[in-house]
Amino acid sequence: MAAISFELIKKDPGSLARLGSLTTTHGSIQTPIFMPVGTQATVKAMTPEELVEVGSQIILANTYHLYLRPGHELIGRLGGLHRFMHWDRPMLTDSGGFQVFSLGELRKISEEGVNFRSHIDGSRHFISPEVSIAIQEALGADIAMCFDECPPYPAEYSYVQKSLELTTRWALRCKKAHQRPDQALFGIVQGGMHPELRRESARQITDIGFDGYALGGLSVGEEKEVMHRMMHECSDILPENSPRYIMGIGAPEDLVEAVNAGFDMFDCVMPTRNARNGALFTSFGRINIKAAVYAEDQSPIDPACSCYVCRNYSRAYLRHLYRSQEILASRLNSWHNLHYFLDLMAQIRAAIGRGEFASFRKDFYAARG
Ligand code: PRF
Ligand code: ZN
Repeated sequence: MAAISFELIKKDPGSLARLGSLTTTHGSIQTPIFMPVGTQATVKAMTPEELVEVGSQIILANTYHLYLRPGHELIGRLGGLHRFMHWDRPMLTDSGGFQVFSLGELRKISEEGVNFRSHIDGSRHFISPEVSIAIQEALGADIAMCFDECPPYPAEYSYVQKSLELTTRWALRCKKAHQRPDQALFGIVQGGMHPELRRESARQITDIGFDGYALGGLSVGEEKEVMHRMMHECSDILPENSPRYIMGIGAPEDLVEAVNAGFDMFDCVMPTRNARNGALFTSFGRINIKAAVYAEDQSPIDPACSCYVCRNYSRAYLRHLYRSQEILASRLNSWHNLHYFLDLMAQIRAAIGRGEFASFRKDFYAARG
C-alpha cells in the first residue's frame, strides 16, 4: 500500500487547472489546496481548532527548526509531531534544504550534505539527505520532502546545472533512505530560472519516481513573469496522476497563476506573517490596518468575507489593537488572512468543479482593478 493516493477528479476545459483528492494516513484533502505554515510546530497565533475553523486541511512544519529545537528525537519519543502539537489531520514537513540555504554565511555545501551553524546559538550541525529523512521519519508527517539545494537568484547557468544535478543525486539518496510505509516522499525540481535546466531537473526527478513532485527555487526574488514561466515549463513533464506542489508561494495572484499552470498544493508564510504586520488581504486587494483612514471605520476588514473576525470586529477596533500591540491583533489578523487564503482556494475548487476556472481567473483580476 502506498502512503498516499491521488485521484484526479476533474480537469478544467479552459486551462490546465485540476481538481483532485489526496488521501494520506491522516485523512483526505481536496486540491488545489493552500497549506498554512507551522514552522515551529505551531501556525503562529492559531490553535488547531481555529485552523480547522478557517478551513485548513493540511499544514506544513519545518525539519530544520524542529531538529534544532526541541529536537526530532524528543518529538519522536513523545509520539510524533501530530500528537506533540495536537493536530490529527494531514501534515507535510519540508526537508530543511531551503531553510539551511537561507543561512548564507553560516553554511557550507558538499556532496555529502550541508554543514551549518544554528541561527539560535551558533552550534555546528550537519544535515545530509539521510539525516533529513531520519528527522522527517521521527517527526512522522504524512508527507516528507527530499533534501534539495535551492540555488540563489540570480545564478550562473553552470552553477545551476551543477546544483540541479546535486539535487538529483540527493533525491536518489533520500528515496533509498526513506523507510516509513505510512509516509509519502515528494521529489523537488530545481533548475533556477533557466527553462532548459528546469525541464532537465523535472525529467531527472520524475525518472527516479516519487509519490508527488514539487517545484523548489521559485519566489526567490525573480520577476513574477519569470516565476509563472517556470511553472509552465515544468507542468507538462510532471506526471498527470501525481500531486504537484509549488514550495513557498505565494501571493493570491501567484496561487491563481499556479493553479492555472496545473499545480495542486502551495504553502507560504504570507498570510500569517503579513497579518502580524497589519497587512490584510481582501477581495479588492491588500490593505494595512495601521492607516489613519480606518480610525473611525466601523466596517469589517472585507464586507465580502464571512470569517469570525469580519462578522464581529470593525476596522477601527482592529487598528486600535494593532497600534496598542495587543496579542489579539496578531490572532484576529492571522485568522482573517488564513480564512482569505483558504476561502480563495475553496472558490478556485468550486470554479474548476463548474468548468469555469478561466472566467474565475478573469473576475479575480477584475475585482482588484
Ligand atoms: N526547497 C525546499 N523548500 C522550499 C523551497 C525550496 O526550493 C522554497 C523556494 N521558494 C520554499 N521552500 N526544500
Ligand atoms: Zn474576514
